Amino acid sequence: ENNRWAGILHAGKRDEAEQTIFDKIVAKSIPSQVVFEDDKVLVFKDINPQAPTHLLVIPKRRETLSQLRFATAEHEGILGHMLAVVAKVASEEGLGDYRLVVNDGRGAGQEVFHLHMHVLAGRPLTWPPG
Ligand code: D5M
Repeated sequence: ENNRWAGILHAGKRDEAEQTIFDKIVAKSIPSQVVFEDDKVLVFKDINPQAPTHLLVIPKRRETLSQLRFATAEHEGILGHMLAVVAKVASEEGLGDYRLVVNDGRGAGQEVFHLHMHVLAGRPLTWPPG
């Protein structure tokens, strides 16, 4: 009976995100090179840059989303905010042309299961990407 109610209470809440290294970056228990932060998001330099500028934009709350496929209408606020922050940082950092990437799933190259947007700039970016 308890299990049945637990199932109903969790219906629609499929994203049971585990802690990742990004939680430690948010908590500042491991260092990162922060470019911008507010109460909702953190922007920091990727440790393994794939372009002269390679930034990661993450929601601070790990339970927000582990990957984009679990997004629902309730995530529109944080997703829109992340995009607005990308535009602001790109302008303030003078990135010029840039590429925004979300890897959703291991087959797409996702390694850290805490939603993040990659911002790549500073070199010609070819299409299609690899
Ligand atoms: O991207 C995950 C990205 O996270 C990848 O480009 C490396 C980066 N990363 C991993 N650990 C760190 C730390 N400690 N600082 C900064 N950047 C980090 P994905 O799309 O999941 O492959």
